[in-house]
Amino acid sequence: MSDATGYDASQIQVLEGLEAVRRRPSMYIGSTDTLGLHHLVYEVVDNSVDEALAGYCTEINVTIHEDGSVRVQDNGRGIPVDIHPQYNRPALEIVMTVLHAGGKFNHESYSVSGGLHGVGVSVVNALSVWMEVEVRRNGRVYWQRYEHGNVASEVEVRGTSEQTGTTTTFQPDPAIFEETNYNFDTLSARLRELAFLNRGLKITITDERTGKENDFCYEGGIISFVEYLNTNKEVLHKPPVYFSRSKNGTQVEVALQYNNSYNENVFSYANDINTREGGTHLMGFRAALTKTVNEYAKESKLLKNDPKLGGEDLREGLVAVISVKLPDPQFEGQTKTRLGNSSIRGIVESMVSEGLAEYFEENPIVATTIVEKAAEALRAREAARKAKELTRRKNALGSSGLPGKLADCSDNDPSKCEIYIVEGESAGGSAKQGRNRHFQAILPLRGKILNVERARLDKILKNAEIRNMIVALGTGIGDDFDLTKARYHRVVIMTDADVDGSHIRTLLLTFFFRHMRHLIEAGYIYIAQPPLYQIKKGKQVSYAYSDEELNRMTKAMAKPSIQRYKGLGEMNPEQLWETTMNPEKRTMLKVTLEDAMEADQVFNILMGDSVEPRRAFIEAHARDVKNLDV
Ligand code: 0RA
Repeated sequence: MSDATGYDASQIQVLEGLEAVRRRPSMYIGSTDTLGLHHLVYEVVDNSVDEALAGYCTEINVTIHEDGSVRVQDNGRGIPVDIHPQYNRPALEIVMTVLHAGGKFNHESYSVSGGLHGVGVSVVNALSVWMEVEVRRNGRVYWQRYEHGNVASEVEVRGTSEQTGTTTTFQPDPAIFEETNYNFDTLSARLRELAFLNRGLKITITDERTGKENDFCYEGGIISFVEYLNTNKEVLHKPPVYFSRSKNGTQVEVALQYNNSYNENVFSYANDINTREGGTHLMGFRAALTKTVNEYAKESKLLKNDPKLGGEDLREGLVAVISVKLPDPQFEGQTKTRLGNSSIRGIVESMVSEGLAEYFEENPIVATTIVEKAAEALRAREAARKAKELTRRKNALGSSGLPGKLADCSDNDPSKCEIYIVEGESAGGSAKQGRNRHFQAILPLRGKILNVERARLDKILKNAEIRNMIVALGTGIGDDFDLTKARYHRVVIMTDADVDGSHIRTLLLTFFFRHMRHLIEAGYIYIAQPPLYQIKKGKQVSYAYSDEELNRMTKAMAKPSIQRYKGLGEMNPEQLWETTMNPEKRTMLKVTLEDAMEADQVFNILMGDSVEPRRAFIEAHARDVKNLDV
């Protein structure tokens, strides 16, 4: 059934399909905030990466233009342009305008299904003011333009070319997205990750708004990735352990390397998607690592009287990347980043056991190093268990079981309660007097807390300030951590606006990041924003929270009196309440974890052993120190 415009019934359905994307964009790209905005680029790039996985593309170039549009260029085979028999339209047009059509052309590669990726480039088209695609193929250059996902001009031949490839340019629709400004660093981080995951693939990004550029290409693939993650860390063996296996259409690739820290840094991927919530592939990897190292230790009689190494002993100082490629991945969890395919657990476990056992046979020195590192962790864990018991027993002595220094609140609904962790006894005293005691608890800290970046859990637990904090928060720590036991849903760090204050804040954030990361992920951690200045004009008192605000406020005033606050202690209880603690007036920063990889490196640089990278980092960031802690 055709009408005068030549559109038949199937074509009408097509238009409805993309209209649905514009009506409910979040169904297709997760959200219409900056995350969703960046997903548009990832979606287009994923198609080029698929072409690379199929063995036909070696280079992808991403360009952010001054007008905010983005171009993704690859040197793959080019999207086919011949007439699609079912639709009687060029295949190119179908790929760009039919929901989920892209995948139909692309069975043999590991295209993703579910999750946010793999929804098809037509979704990007639907959410763009305009999109243009150029295909180099058959010696010709083909071109087509779309507006709001609709065909704006027929496919036309625009010249000749010896090359092959696809170039897609699109302008995100401000009617759909709350924010249409691309972040160079965010895109760079993802493209770098893709370059690590696809060995030898060259990916470049150019920002024409600023002139910034990055080139990523790693001949070592995930081996390079692990080396990158271990930058500035003291590694226990070189090079990283690496093996890959493949069986019945499932590929597993693992690279791992231990360092002398106490932290674990493991990244897992399924079809190039970062499975932040883990899943069956990660469970299989962990089980295999524990089992294989224990078997090696037993065979080579490395553990004398020690009990078996536990999973957590093998995590200490472990940096690893696990990448699996599988047909039909199922993504589950809150952010659809947990691999759910149950059969993958066993497959990965057996492939990793085999790969690792073989590697250990061939590299006994590395194997021994790993066993010894884990054995040391095991002994420390025993000591920590004793320290924890001690904490429990000591606390059981107090009538409430809570630290004596804690001024608790009277409400006991955690979702309504907040705790201020306050630098210094005197500011703590003001906060105790100034607070609303129904829902605000105060825990003063004496001096600086221990730097947890350089200590193992047993030592950390011996630190009185940290113990008080753990007990007050109620969640426990390490394997016992339980978010549902949190006694407060807002944990507010309140320190002085000076160098010491920011150091204490970083120490606290390091502690939360390394040992209570779920508190950050749950959005429970905040940073109080006390004012920097008090401005007096006659009887009128006001406060400025930054230098800019001070300038703005005092511009129109003749001779105000300005007091600069150096510490919280300079404020009396009423002032502290008014400026910093009263929920109706205060501003607080919520601590979020956008990039765990970046955060790991920053905390390591700031708080770890090596001095030189810290000096370089501080010099490089001296001008934007404000960003250091968030
Ligand atoms: C379907 C079939 C073929 C290539 C592609 C899709 C393709 C899609 C995209 C999207 C971005 N870049 C791309 N490059 C290729 C290959 C058909 C053939 O030549 O046999």
